[in-house]
Amino acid sequence: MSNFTDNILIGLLANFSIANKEYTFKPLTDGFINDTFLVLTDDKPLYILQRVNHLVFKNIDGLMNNIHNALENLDDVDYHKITLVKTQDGKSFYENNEDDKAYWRLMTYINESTTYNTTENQEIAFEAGRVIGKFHVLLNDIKVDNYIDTIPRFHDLELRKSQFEEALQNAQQHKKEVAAIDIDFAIETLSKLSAMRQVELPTRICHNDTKLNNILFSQKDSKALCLIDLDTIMKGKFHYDFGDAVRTIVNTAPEDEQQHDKITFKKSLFESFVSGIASNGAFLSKEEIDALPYGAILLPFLHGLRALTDYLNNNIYYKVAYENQNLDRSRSLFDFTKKAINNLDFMKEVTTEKLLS
Ligand code: GN1
Ligand code: MG
Repeated sequence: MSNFTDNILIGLLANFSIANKEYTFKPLTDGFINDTFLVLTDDKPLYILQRVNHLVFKNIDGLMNNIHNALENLDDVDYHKITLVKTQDGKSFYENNEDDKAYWRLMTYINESTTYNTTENQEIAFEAGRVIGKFHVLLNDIKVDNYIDTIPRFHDLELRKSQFEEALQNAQQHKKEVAAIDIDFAIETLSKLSAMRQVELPTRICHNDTKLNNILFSQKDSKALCLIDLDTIMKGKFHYDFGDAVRTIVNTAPEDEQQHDKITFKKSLFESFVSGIASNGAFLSKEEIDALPYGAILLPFLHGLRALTDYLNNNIYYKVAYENQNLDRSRSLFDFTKKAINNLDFMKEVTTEKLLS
């Protein structure tokens, strides 16, 4: 749980250019990487205060620069602008050098907004597609070289494969026995995916973490407002953002669901999601469209592989609530991967029909 008392958080807030009020805090505990707090006055949320994990994100200056650059473009009638609050000395984050080095940032809270971990609602799926497409349309013409890689090779299968192989070599024997079936699936799928490898695709500035609960929705209707959790904004391929969304939208169960019969590949939600992307007009090349079904298999698999690797490494990357959480997450993600593989032809049909016109 959080090591930050209200007094510590009040002290941190004082570094930002905001009105001097009585603030209270509520930890938001869904993330696996950063520490996040809602900042309220009279029970009304005003800001999001966040400590960025600098062990995961090694170049915080570059990361904040990426976010700052992208936010300048991410503003439209159909896309809600996010505002970073400046520190007293005009920076977009506060660097605390006292005991433990830490980096903090503050963003305005968007009123009457909400997030969903899962959905059964086709309108939500459509809106998720629409807003992800909009994000890409708004960033279509920017110079990708102005952006650093906040986590180099984040969605690179070769890198994740070698990290997995290294973890496997060093893992305790009993862990390898417990995860034997999962390890076999990983090895088999790694070779399957290598065989499916795509042609060279255009590099875009992507969000790279487009799971459903990183999309902000209006509480009043089902309209999507914008994408949040912007640390992984960097170069990437469109099918990364596509696949990461599919694994959390088309599956109506949470990403760590342990009862695998509840993990779904819901075709109607997939169709609505793709229709939402298509509502932005044509902005993808034929090659990018052809790569989408591959992305919907690659991303759940990559996340499952990373969770399995972290299980073998004794949980050094993700925050875990219990010893085998990474193993359970990898099993659920692998289960969805299998379901996506079984729907490959369906995905090809729908993406071609809706996007290639
Ligand atoms: C991590 O902490 P959170 O939930 O924003 C991870 C994502 C995964 C996610 C869980 C930098 O993000 O890639 O989608 O856990 N972020 C990083 O699946 O590793
Ligand atoms: Mg994230």
